[in-house]
Amino acid sequence: MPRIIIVANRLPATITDGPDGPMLVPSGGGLATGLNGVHRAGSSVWIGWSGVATNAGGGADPLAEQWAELNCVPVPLSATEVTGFYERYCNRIVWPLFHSLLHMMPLRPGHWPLYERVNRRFATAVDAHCAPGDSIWVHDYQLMRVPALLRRRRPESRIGFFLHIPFPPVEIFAALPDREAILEGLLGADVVGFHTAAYLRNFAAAVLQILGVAVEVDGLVWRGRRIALGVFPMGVDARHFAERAASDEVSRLVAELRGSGGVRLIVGVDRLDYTKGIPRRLLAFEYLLHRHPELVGRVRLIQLGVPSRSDVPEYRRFRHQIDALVGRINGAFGTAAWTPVHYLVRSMQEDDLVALYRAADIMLVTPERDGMNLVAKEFVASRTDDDGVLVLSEFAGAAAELGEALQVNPYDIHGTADTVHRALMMAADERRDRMLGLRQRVSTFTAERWAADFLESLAGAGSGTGDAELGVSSPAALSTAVRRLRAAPHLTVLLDYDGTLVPFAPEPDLAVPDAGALALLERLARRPATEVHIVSGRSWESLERWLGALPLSLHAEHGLWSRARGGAWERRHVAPLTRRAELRALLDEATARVPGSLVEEKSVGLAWHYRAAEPTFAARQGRDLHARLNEMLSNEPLEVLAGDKVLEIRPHGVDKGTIARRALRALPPGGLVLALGDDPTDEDLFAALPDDSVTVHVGAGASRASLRLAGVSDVRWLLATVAGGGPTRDAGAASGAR
Ligand code: ADQ
Repeated sequence: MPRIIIVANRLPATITDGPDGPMLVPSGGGLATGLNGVHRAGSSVWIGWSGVATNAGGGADPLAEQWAELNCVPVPLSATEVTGFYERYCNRIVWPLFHSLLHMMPLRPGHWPLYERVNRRFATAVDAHCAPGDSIWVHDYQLMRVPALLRRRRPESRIGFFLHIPFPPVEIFAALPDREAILEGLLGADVVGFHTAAYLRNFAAAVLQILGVAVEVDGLVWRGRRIALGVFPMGVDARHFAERAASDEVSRLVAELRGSGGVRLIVGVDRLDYTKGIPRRLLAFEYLLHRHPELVGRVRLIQLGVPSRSDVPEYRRFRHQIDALVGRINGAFGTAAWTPVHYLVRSMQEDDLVALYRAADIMLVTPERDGMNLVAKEFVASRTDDDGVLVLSEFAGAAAELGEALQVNPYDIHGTADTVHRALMMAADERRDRMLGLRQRVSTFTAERWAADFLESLAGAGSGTGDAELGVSSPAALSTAVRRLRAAPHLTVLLDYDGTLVPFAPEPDLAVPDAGALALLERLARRPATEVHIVSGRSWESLERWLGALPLSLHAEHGLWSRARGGAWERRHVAPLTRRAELRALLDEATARVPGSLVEEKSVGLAWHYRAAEPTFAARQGRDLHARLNEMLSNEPLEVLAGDKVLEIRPHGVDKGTIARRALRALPPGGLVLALGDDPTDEDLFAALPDDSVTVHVGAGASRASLRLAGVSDVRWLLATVAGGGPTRDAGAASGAR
């Protein structure tokens, strides 16, 4: 029977000392509880780390049998790997950056090789335990490379990925030195899931800006596969919390906590993590006591903190900060009979935790950034009495769903204090109305529902097929083409530049080739019996500056200028552009009307670019201008060509087809041509080639090419595969555009 393979950094059990040696106890925490339903159903395997580093040559695992009984497969990690991969790369780099707290990152963000190594180990373990038909579900920021590493071994597998933490805005994500590899890693999945629509949007923007691949509303096409993107807000086991909350034991504990009822309880429950906003929460509580002295002796903040990641220096510093603030508040406001802040640093038994949720007048959940925050939902699920007020940070993922909570900006300390005051003063009716709304939602969208929704989406996701809408070629068609290209006794490659080899840049001059593109061209050009031509609409000066040092043939301005490999630039004879001044004035007028557009002077032609302009407005103006130019030039030896966000005016008889015809003359018998391009000017090139050529159109739009790829990264992948040898990673595919 096909199974679900759950892949997460940690296994759902922890090793503890038992009376007869080490034993396993189930672990709590959001992820374990969320997936318990799936795992308990018995048709799954859980692959992860045990939480204890393994010594090299340490012998057989004494707990192997117990792990097997739990359907768990431990992935061994050495102490060095735990430090480099988990503590350094995951928790000191990815964690703060994904929570948009760049200042918490170390000065030197290193340790990528260990992240890659451990991710590869996980992929190998999954590969070894996976059977045809199984669905693989990879979790969280520690394993973002696993989908792609696995995809290479199992092209047909169904792979899902869920990110439990936020995906940051692209301006922040772009600071990660390994950004391309991380995105490429995630795109190995068939479904990539996030807690909120905002994180999905951030991811889509990063894919567009960094990999140069456009994302539609619900997915994208990458290397011939369609990848679905989805929003799956995680929930809690609401029924379980409600049952515990209604139990006698919890009722007894609640009565104990409330005492005579003279002191109102404000509660905070968090992992001790700097993202959770505890210091500012304490400052807000301090300000509340200043501002409302009548509350002195009548409210208490119980702050529960589970120690977390104590080996990471930033966490140690943060704990000292909390200790100092708690001391300051208690010292300034406390009396012999009353302590304002009760700060408990420990993990609590579930009933004690639920009792705290039940006893709270106000639950303070004020993270500065949080993927979801399950504490807020557990609190709501526990309020079977329909009372209590949730004060919730607008920067928690949960805020998108929990609209009836009182939402705060945790950075606004006075605002937070005022909201807590409002919560304290709230009438019972309003508390009840709000809680009813919250409970309804939390008990409908549970952890079980979350897992079921994700798995349903994964079951429906296509794998290994080309995309119908865009018509991207299937992996099978691509590998047939690659085989032919590699087997050809002689190969001529005709390659467009912008939008094909490098991503579009906002301004033409910024599309400088990155190191990855240069290295790839060099490798391809040095391949035996291979001629590489760059066929571009660019000026010869630009091509010379960027690519002049490489062993390539260069063709500028659609073939007006050519430079054979190792030779000098030569200009074809064509008549100069007639009515140049008049045309220039017209283009200048359009530029004045469309902010962000610009005119490029070529040696014979003129081009009007509007890539950086507001797209809808610019496209409309472009159409008008095109119509005007056609009308004006109908009797001139000139033509107007609409490219991708550019209008070009050039003399008749200069087109990329001329280059193709000339290159063909030098092709020995049996030789094969590979031509790649993305815009209408490349169609002239394709049209001039023999039928057995491999012609590749990049992106959307009609084309006569035999194959279609989604974007620059795919082009680089294809060229690297044809070139053979060396790494095929397309990192840096888009750095030329930045
Ligand atoms: P966390 O950052 O760990 O999870 P959260 O969602 O709040 O944050 O889950 C914490 C879990 O720990 C809750 O189930 C809570 O009951 C438990 N817990 C907290 N304090 C405790 C204590 N003192 N004793 C016992 N248990 C305690 C990450 C992301 C979140 C995301 C989850 C799930 O950072 O944003 O919501 O994954 O995707």
